Parts: sequence; C-alpha cells; structure tokens
Amino acid sequence: DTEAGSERLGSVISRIDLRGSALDRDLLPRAELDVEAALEKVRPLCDDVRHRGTAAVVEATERFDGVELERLRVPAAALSEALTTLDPAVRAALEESIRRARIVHRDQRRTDTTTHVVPGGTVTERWVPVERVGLYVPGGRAVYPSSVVMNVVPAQEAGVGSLAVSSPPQAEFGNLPHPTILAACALLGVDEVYAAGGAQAVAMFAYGTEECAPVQLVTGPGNIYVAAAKRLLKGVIGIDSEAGPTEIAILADDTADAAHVASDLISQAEHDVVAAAVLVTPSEALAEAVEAELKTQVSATKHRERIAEALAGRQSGIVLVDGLEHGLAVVNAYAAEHLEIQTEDAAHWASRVINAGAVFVGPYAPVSLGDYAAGSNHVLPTGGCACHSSGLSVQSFLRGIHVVDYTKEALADVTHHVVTLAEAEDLPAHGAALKARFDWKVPESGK
Ligand code: HSO
Ligand code: ZN
Repeated sequence: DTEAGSERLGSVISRIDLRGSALDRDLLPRAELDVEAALEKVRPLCDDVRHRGTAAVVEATERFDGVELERLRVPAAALSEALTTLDPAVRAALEESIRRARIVHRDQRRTDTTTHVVPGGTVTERWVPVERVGLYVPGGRAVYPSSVVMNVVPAQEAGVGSLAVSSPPQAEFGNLPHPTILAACALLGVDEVYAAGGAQAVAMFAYGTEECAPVQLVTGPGNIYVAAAKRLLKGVIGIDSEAGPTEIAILADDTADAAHVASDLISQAEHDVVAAAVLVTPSEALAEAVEAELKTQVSATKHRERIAEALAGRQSGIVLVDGLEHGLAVVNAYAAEHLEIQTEDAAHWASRVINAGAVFVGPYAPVSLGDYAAGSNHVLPTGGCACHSSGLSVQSFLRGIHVVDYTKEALADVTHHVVTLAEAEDLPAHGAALKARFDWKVPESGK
C-alpha cells in the first residue's frame, strides 16, 4: 500500500478524525479481498476432483505443493509419532486450551424444545449434529494448531460423528502436513487426516474420493483459493463463514494503558500484511501515546516488517471520535472480528456492543488470550460480517429439525384456516390434502 503509505511519511498508522461528523461506514478502514477473481481458477480444479477423485487431488498436490504422493491419508503411525515428538510445553498448553474450549462449548449444547401449540398439536425443535464434517487447516506461514482446537472442539461437543482434517503436505516435513498440526489432531482424538491443501482439499471433502468419503460441512480458514472453493461448492456442502484477514478494534479512553493498547494492536497485525488494527478513541492524548508506543514496540518485535505494513495499510488506523457514545456507534458500524473495550466501566460499554465477532472486556482480556486459552472460539466473522453472523460454536454443527405432531382433532380444528389460506394463494390442492382426511364442509365459523 505504497500510495497511502507515502501520504503518511513517518507515521506508523494513519489517523482518521471523525469528530463532529456524521457516521459514514465508508470512512472506516477496511481491507478488500477479491474472492470472485479466484473463482474461475478453482472451478476446473474442483470439476477435475469431482470426476477423477484422488488422482486429481494428487496431481494438484504435485503442481501446487511440489509434493508427490500416492495416497493422501496420513498413516496412523505418523499421527502418534507427531504426538510423541511434540514439545511437552506445547502439549501442556494445547491440553489446557482444549480443556477450556471444551467446557465453554459443552455449555452451548442445545436441548430440544417442544411447544404445545394447541391441545393435541406440538412442534418440537430437535437438534441434530451434522453427520460428517471436513476441517481445512492451512499450511505455510499460518500453521495454527490452535485453530485445529477451535474447529474440532465445537464439532465434537455438538456430537458430530465423523470428522476429517486436511492440511497441505510439506516436503520439509517428509511430505506430511506440519507435525504440530498432526499432534493437535492426535491430542483431540482425530485419526482421519489427509495431506491435501488448497481448493483441491475442499473439493475432495465436497465430492468425496476413493479415499475420503464426502462430508456435509467444511469449516476452517484458508487462503483465497480455499475461500473461492468454499464459495463455489457451497450448496454441495455447507460452509462456515469465509474467514478474511484478521481484525482487531479497540475502543479505549484515557484510562487505558497505551503500551497495552499498542501491543494488542500489534498482536493481530502480526498475522498478515493485510490484517487490520483499529483504535477508536475520544482521547487525543491516548492516540499520541499509542502511536509512540507502536513506534518503539514494532521495531522490537520479530515480525516487524509484516506488522509495520499491516499498521500502515489503509485497513488500519486510529479513529478519533467525539466521546465514548460516538465511539460505540463507530465500533458497532465497523463490526470487528475482535473488539476490545479498554475504558472506564468497560462492562457497561461492552453490554451495548451489538456488532462484533467477540468482545474482550477490560484491561485483562486481550485478544491473544482469546486466540489461545480463554475458552472462547477464535474462528470469528471478519470483514463486517459480524453484523449478521456469529463465530464458530456448537450451533454451527447442528441443525434444528422441526417435528410436527398433530392429532386428528387438532388438525380438524385448523383445517378451515389452512383451506382459506391455500385458496387465497390459489393452491386449492393444498387445502384438499386436509379436506380429504375429513368429511369436510366449510364450518360456520370458517366463513
Ligand atoms: N487471531 C486469529 C486466530 C489465531 N491467532 C490463531 C493466533 N493463532 C483469528 O481470530
Ligand atoms: Zn491471532
């Protein structure tokens, strides 16, 4: 983003002054991701997998991952080997992350509800898990065993019976997916793992191959080709929301610690040069202090180049607002994937947030906690989708089936209304289906 960058010579992050102006969503920083352009590229690949199965996935793996494989299923021995060689500290941390996520997601389980609509007439909503799910796990720079936890745990707690994971093979790991990914699968009790990445992995899940039975739902983040394949195959399979670049917004006042605000912005900018880090504050003093902190902290951190680019990008910025009320309106309009509230009476402001993937309340709930070990899920809606969608949860893996159960008397009682509505819609056969069950004439009350 050199053009915008050069306008802000010397500054680490741009400032957007919304003070005194009406709320305009277009003024808020946001990245654009062109999934449409990738659609045409992945279409032939998906068709090929549909028709030729494993052979097509194997060829695509050679082409895109530079790895030659005969079969894609990761042998059980490789999974247990990955677990035995896993660093014990990483194992302990993953186990704690799994434990916390499990108790939170277990509480999300739904119980069936039965409504007695009329005497003899009930509707039950029965919650049924999706039978078989495919989880995509990226390779390359974004190797996140924590994301394996965040996808697998809700599926398991929902009661999904069959769960397969796919992740691209890498030559440096003996033509297998990253060993930490394999170890996380082993820890979670997932034994069906495939060495496939990109659009071909999504197509393998959707259509099934000789090795991999088709799934009904694919979840998990991925690059633009994975997102395109999910969009293309939606309908054949269900998908979670398309995960775009990560975002953090922080609503803060002058009670916030500028150093902590800066380190939280940096933490999510660390993911990607297109990651978004947005501070919304009525305090010019805080804005200045955070800018100064960013300057020193960024240069001291490992991925400084990537972070500096993310902070300088047009998707990031410090937004000045008239007060916290205005700030709340701004963060609600922005609908961030992650929203931190670092203000006086943070719980109050948090309770008034209506659009966010997840809200982090007060000075001791940084987004990084949620990324790994709060118990909450870190697969969250990005790109403003938080105004209509939720993060991954047990609910994502369930379907609510309405079960209708009426007695003869209860049906008889409502028949005249059904007949009337059917006729109003010029669908008399609908009404006839009920009338046929009774020796039916229009009752006095139904006229
Ligand atoms: N912040 C990312 C998740 C993640 N962070 C994985 C670290 N590892 C998107 O919510
Ligand atoms: Zn993160």
